[in-house]
Amino acid sequence: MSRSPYLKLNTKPALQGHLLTVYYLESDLPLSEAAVKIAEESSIGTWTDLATLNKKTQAKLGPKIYCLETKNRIVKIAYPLDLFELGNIAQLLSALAGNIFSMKVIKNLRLLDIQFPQKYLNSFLGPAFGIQGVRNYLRIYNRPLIGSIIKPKVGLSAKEQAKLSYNIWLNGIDLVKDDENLTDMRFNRFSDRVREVLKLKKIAEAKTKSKKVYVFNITGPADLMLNRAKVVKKLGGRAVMIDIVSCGLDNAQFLRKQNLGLILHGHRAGHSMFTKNPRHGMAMLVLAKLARLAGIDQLHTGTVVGKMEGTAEEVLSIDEIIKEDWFGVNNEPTNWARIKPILPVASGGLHPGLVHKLIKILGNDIVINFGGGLHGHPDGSIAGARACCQALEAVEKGVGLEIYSQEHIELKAALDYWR
Ligand code: CAP
Ligand code: MG
Repeated sequence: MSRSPYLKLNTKPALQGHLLTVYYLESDLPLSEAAVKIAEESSIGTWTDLATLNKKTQAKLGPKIYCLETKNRIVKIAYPLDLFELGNIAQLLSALAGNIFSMKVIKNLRLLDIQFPQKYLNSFLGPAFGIQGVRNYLRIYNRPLIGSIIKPKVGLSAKEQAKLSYNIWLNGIDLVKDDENLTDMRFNRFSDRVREVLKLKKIAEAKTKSKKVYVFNITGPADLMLNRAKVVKKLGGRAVMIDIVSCGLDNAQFLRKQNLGLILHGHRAGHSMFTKNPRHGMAMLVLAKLARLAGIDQLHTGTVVGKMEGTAEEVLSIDEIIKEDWFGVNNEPTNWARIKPILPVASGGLHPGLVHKLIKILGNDIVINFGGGLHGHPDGSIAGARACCQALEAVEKGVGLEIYSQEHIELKAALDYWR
């Protein structure tokens, strides 16, 4: 076989004109041969040479395999920016996370990372609020936000959902949200829920003299999502949730483009179908980067200490990337707007006894979300809300949870229960 024109080892192409990707690749073929096959299939080639592909196009649009690490099976490919439609995540995924996963010659393949040039980044709006916007709305600047997912996931009526939210808002919770499988149900109609919840949210805000957020789950077909987002907006709500895996990033981007002034909360149920196997699929890091482009303001990224998968190294690297400034200091700030950072949401199996570990690992800029760890408190949701807030107070004051719990009975009960 003659050497592929796409093998350009040891010459790292400039980020400005390319998307730089990192893949993990397993195949019975030598790594370089398999890499050429995926580089071709994901760009201008196919399984055979083409009479229709001339040298000029090849030189202009051809992928460049610029690094092969045989030992750990890493392949780095630079794709010319012109291969991609600006502002179109679906097209990007069809290319870089598309056919190549189905090829017989590939045993395992994982898209580990993508770096985007400035021009590509600039074709997206990014979050409308981001960390600062959410914090500004709640007027909470120096601590993690405390959130709660109403449990059971589904089963309560709109009125019950509202009353429960009210009770926990009054006891220190900042943000309450629907669970991912609660949408518009026979026993809990979406518009009833919005009306009931927002009525009590107003009272809770007046009583606590603080702002509160309720995140309504609008996950569904695009037309329904938009209608529901408009209902939330019309009735005075400030936040909606979309499941970015089941609904897709393009629907998230579509909602963002409506500029409704609503905080977009990104749930990611189902992401493990492709993120969990370390040798195959797509890394959560890539999904998180794309969610930031699409315009998600706050995104589930894992807890490390809770019930879901995700090592400290993985979750931290994701949180870091969705918060960091994507434009280097050397860039001219003339024709770009900074893409706002996303607020990470830590959720899944959390309870008061885990708060100090969680903050130690993930820091202050997070939403700490309690479902079972609040509504499963042995003395009920009000005690659960207090226990969660007491755990955060203890961390803020630098007091050990056990010591703090000696004078805080709700925290004590929680620590005893989830020991
Ligand atoms: C948490 C949760 C969240 C997942 C999401 C649930 O409830 O509501 O959806 O944790 O996970 O239904 O399990 P609990 P991730 O607090 O009762 O566990 O953020 O990892 O996507
Ligand atoms: Mg949930």
